[in-house]
Amino acid sequence: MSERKFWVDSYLRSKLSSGEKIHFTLLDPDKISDLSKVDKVAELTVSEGTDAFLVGGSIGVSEKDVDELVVSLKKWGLPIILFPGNVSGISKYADAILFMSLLNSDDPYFIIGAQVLGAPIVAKYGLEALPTGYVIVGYGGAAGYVGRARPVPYDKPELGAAYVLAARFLGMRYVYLEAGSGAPEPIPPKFIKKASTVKGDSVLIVGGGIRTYEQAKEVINSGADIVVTGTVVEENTEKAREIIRAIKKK
Ligand code: 1GP
Repeated sequence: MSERKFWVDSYLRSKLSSGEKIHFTLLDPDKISDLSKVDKVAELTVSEGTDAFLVGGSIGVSEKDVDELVVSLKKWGLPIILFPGNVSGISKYADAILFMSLLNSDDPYFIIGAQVLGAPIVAKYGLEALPTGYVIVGYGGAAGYVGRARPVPYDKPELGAAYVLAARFLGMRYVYLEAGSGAPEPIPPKFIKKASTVKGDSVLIVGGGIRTYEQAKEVINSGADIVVTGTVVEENTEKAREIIRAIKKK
């Protein structure tokens, strides 16, 4: 095993305890197959202060695709965290993995089945596992559809908070509220606020549909610790820049 460069949980938590908020740049190997585009996205997001790369997607992702993307990101010197849609999303070249259970899936495969298949691979590759409760909210997108989720409605923050609390009591150190990639609207502030009041020591990740400076600010001001953007970093350089500035207070 190569020497570990990052302990990702400590890296993230030390930033949070010093009062920083965190931005993850999400790259989907299925959507960003041209590696020269990866360099462009990485150059911009790294120069604006993104904190880590998240690599994964819901469909069309093979281990080979993930390997290539992860290897091409190494030169930027930031942690690379896997965000797997299935067992094929695990790469030995990454630093860590969001070891997720899709808590509001109706299919046990996405709650514990894939995790049982993936855990020995994660151990074999020596990846740092970040225990994560994954909750699909509102629109849900491909993640919600593929994961057979029953999305929590945007106007039911108390239900979202109950999921966050359950994840925390189950020992999950991260909770990811996911509106789905390309969601028409991000998760509303009221929903995030309610979730943040019960998150305890868990780290609250929010993503899906965040496209503007104002939306990113609102998500952070509502209590999210980490903001994830995928679509905007792939499609709109200027917006991506503004969003990272909103989070990193530049
Ligand atoms: C999707 O939360 C992420 O899993 C990011 O969503 O592509 O809409 O930024 P966007």
